Amino acid sequence: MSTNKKIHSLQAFEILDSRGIPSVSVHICLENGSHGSASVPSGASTGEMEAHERRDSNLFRYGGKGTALVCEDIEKKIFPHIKGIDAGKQQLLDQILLSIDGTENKEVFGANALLAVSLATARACANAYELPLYRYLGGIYGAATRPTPMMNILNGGRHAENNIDIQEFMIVPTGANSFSEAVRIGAEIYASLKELLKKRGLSVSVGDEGGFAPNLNKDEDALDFLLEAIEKAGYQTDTVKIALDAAASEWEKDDGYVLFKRGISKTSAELIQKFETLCANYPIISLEDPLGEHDSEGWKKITKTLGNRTMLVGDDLFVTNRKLLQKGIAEGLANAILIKPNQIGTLTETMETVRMAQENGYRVILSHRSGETCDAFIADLAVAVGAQFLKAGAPARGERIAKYNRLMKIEKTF
Ligand code: 2PG
Ligand code: MG
Repeated sequence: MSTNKKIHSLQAFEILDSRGIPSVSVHICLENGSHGSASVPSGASTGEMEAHERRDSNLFRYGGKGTALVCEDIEKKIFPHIKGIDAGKQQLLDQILLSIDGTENKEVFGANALLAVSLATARACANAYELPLYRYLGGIYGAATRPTPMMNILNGGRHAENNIDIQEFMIVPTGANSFSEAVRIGAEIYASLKELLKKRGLSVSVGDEGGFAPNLNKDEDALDFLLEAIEKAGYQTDTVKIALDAAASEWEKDDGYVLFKRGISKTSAELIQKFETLCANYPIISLEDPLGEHDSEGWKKITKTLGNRTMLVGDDLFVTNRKLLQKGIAEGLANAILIKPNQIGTLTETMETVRMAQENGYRVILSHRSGETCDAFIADLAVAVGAQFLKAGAPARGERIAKYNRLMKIEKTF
């Protein structure tokens, strides 16, 4: 194949995500005939500082959430600026995307538009080199390892219509010998949880990320169910740990918190106490957003008290933004970061944030969004950057398992 990797043509598509809400997909062809596509996801419990997700705001289509105009702008206004650019020059491409948008927050074209172009270009280039995406990205950026999956098997918060306040109850098969073994363990525990819930007459309908979403008396009951499911599947908590995403920014109210499903008010100190107790009583290795994005003091305290034995993961706190991470590092907030490319809007910026985290000893978790597509870009990216974990929902539903399946395939061809 010719080595001419210049961008030749582009098409943008309004597609639906896993919630049935429009998203954006871009297909790019290079002059040498190679091509690549990428589709972007969308969050529900979003951080305030995330880059702008642009929608058409035409109330006659998809309740205003359409992306037809976003796609039109990609084709008519973004493409002319990147036509002829070498797809191998990812940083240059992303720089052009940033400068034509010209705003800090990607207000003009939207991070969804920019990211779809950025990722599709990387994929087209990987195809031009006839390299698997993870190898192409890893070649640019370094390491290649296998992440451990964090599987969200019980959903609450904004992702489910049940009465559970904590958004995600995840199992983490840290003792598995391979990624595919970790997937098998996760899927077996998921199946055993389903049986347990059914036996107790509880709902086995699922939330947005494929985890079950029963009504329970208290959030701790969800943890007890997880422990029982782990045991019933034949595993022990030395091989399978638990991770939580409280998504506590959703609970922030005035100077404190209201856990909105049950209407329980808590101060920051009480919330920290609650998590200390949970960590003392359950095999929890990771707490994501245990406090809200505005509660720096709380984050500082919890990092001091739990940080030496628990991963404290900043999601809404950092929104994959290097500047916010830098501030967090300086203030001693968290010790791990969730990486979601669509929170920031280009591949280059995503990579810069990952690198800063790694250079400062923060663990890296690559993550999906609650509204997903079947694009498994994050699986390749997790391998390429040497992320310790990949969080992609339950081991069920097509858009979730696309990521896990991709990693099992990568593992076999490693
Ligand atoms: C999160 C994510 C993904 P959302 O909070 O970590 O699980 O949810 O995409 O809704 O922000
Ligand atoms: Mg989160």
